[in-house]
Amino acid sequence: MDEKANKGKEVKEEVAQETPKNPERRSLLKAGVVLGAAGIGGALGLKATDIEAAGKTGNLSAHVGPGDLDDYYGFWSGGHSGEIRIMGIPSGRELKRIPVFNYDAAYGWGTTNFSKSLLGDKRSGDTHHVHLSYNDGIYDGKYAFVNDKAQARLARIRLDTFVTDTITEIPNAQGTHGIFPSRNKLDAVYCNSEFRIPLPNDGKDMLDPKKYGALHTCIDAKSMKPRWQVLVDGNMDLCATDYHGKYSMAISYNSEGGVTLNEMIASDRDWLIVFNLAKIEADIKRGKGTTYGSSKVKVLDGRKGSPYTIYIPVPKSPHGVNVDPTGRYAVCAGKLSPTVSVVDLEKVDQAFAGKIKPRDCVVAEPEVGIGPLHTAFDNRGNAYTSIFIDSVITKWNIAKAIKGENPIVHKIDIHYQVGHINASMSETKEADGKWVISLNKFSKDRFLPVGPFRNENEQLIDISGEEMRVVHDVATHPEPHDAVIARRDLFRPEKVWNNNDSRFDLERNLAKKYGVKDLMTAAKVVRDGKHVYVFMTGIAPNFSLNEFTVKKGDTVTLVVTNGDKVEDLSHGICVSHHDVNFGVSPQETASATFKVPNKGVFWFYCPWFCHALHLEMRGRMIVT
Ligand code: K7E
Ligand code: CUA
Repeated sequence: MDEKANKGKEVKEEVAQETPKNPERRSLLKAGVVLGAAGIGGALGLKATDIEAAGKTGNLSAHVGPGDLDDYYGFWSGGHSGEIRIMGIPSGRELKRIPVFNYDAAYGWGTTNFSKSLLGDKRSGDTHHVHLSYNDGIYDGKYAFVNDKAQARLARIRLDTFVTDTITEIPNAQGTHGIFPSRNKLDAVYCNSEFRIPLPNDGKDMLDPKKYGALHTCIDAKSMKPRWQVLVDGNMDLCATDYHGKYSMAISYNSEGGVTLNEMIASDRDWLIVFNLAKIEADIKRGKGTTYGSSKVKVLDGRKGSPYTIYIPVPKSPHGVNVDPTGRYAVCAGKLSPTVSVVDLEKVDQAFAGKIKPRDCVVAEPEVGIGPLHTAFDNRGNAYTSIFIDSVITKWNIAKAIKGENPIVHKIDIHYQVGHINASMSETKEADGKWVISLNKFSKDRFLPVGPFRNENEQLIDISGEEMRVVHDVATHPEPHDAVIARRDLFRPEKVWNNNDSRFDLERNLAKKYGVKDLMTAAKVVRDGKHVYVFMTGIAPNFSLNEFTVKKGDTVTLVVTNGDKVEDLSHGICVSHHDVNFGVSPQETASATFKVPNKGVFWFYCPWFCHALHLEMRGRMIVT
């Protein structure tokens, strides 16, 4: 092993020397990431272009004609945009952008009092992983969850209305990256913190990285409050759960505990950490654990040798972990090793009991290509692994890999440098083996050039046949890290808001306090000291108030309700020169609070084209 590690270092140096002064982008990237990859296993002989056509391809079509509906909802991470996106699959149509951690003027996210109550004064996020809530291994259509790596938060999105309803800050965490919900029922969301930090991070131990730690956090999926945390070794990356509520799992790299690149990739193997949920819950119930700083959340010590965890060695700086639709196998992608490690989850109990070594849970470790990152599955026992450096998807057979036979079924070139991959219903019991989406980090020559910041490229791949077939390029706004493709019959979105929804509690309480009987017909201005509350309703093409008067220096809270019950008829309000702009869809109420620093006449208007007289849907705010 030491020999191999040393060899890795030599290769690294060679690659560094070979990097030309003005390298073409692809070769630079290759040189940069190849690092330890060659160190462990060397290049795989098989090249995508060498693969002979060995069988039939599928014949699915991505064409969805005008007026036709897609078969699947796609839930797309928006990456550093901080949002999530809803796509129609297979068309690749972007149906909606749901603001989560970001500012969004169309919906007034970051402007309305409700959104501000979730966001505080933060305006950015870095979403990586979107996952949906489950019941018995299938999506229950209730929620989507998404992480914010930038500020260690977890958000929940309601899927009755496709809006963000909760954001939770994760204590003692930095770089919250992999997340995964329970698959047996609506119970918990497990969140991995990637960065090791001093615990508590209050200025102590800053120069002593040996004392840093990273925590695996359990967030209650109903209350969205943290339930417990477990301290681990290494930096956690991707997360997964089994199908029975027994285990959560975290890929962990940097077992070295290093803080520089060279330190972090020195070992040949890091780990898949498996958490024994029953044991953890039982000890938390008994009151065990410690707390850090001002957080009240109990933390158990799950470092190597603890009863809460086992550390399954897998090569090398691994990245993704994905559980197959039978629920038996967890596939860990090697990243710096050209292998994937197949972990038999039925052996994990024996490892916890000390009857076998953790490494004995690994039942296969086939070579799939250079830079494997993530794996998706069909319903025929095949896995599809994204290979970043080779720019291919490798289809391989799990059973063959376990038997020690050559498991490679097919490789296909993608364009270019794939990160995540997912297949239709892949993360459920009902994987259907129809589509794979390849979320590629680089689009290069695939689209009209649009300046130095390019769009990215997602490729839809028909996997219904023996061989894969790219059927569609979809240009996408940077950067989708991950996506879930879910059958459309699992969702029942509302067409009109229920005006009793708890989302409008704040506005309803204001109405009660200031004597407004019904927000649906409200037209009232109330002064409370230097704060003026304006209640109005929009019913196309009118606001219930043509004007309202306030005084210079006042604070104004504008409560606007869409009184229309007609599907698809949104209004909104924009107050000229006051940075207030938000939408209200049918039967929705929202409010925004702002200052009026200057005298004058300021038109407010409806920014959503709602009626032939939409442009006339406006009034004056008079500031005296
Ligand atoms: Cu592979 Cu953040 Cu899921 Cu991106 S992570 S690729
Ligand atoms: Cu209401 Cu435009």
